[in-house]
Amino acid sequence: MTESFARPHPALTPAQRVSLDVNGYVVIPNTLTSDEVGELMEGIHDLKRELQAAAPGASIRSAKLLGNSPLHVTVSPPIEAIPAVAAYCAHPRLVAMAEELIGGEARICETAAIVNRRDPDTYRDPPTYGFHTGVDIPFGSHIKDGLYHCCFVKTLTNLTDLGPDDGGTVVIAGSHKMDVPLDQLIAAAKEDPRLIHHFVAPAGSTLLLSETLIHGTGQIRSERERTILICGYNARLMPRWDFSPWSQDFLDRIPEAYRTLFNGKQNWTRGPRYRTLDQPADTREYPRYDWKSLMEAAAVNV
Ligand SMILES: O=C(O)CCC(=O)C(=O)O
Repeated sequence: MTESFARPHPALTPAQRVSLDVNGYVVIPNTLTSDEVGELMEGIHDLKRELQAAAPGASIRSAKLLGNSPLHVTVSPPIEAIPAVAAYCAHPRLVAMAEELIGGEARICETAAIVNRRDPDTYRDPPTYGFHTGVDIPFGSHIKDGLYHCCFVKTLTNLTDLGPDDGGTVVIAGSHKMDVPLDQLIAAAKEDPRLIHHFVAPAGSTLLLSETLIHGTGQIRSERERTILICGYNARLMPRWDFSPWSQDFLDRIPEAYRTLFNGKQNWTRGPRYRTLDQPADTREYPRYDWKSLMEAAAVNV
């Protein structure tokens, strides 16, 4: 049997783990280098332009425009079209962070890039933010060794700097553990905006969140355009969430060691992965797979 690709364990420091448990999210600054951010920006914006120039509803290497208003564009899934996105989703430390929150082996279930700018139509007082969750607390959560886990999580990485007015993702801190009706919790948070935390970080930073946490899109009040890249992961026995399927050719080319990450595993085992709070983070660098060569070779062969 082929070994899965090597990755750190645990990925988070004890302090980051406590922050994740208390708030339902943690921000890890500078997970990507400026070269990686540059490559992702170029790939995403090129693909966005290609899709906008194509016929409505067209798909390019599985990617489609899910939203295409002048102020808010969502490209999903960009993983097959852009090798740097595949590299991001398979980044050993980011996968390990997701697995730490899941409490078991992860599979990629959703990928999307969002490009948006200031939209005065969404300005309400108080703002609505499009608050939502991806899984309910009783089904999605479990506790092991006193630490919180959720079977559906996301890494959201900002490719543009996010200051307080730049529309970073918003969350209702701690809502991942409060199994009360969403509308009641949202109303309570709006009474005291300090309960709503904003993702503010330099480009190339990652927000890891539990999908039981109430979250939404922040309001852009500056003139800066925001670009973010999202990878959703769930427990390896769960299905994909993406609306548009990946091609069989792409799936066939995934190296053996990454098959579970990309395809999941169709049986009732979940590869538990747990840490205790006192374990220090594994800070070693792990090898990165060369997705560019793999996917460029695939493109030549098409
Ligand atoms: O636009 C954002 O920052 C939030 C994205 C989001 O809500 C999601 O991926 O579920």
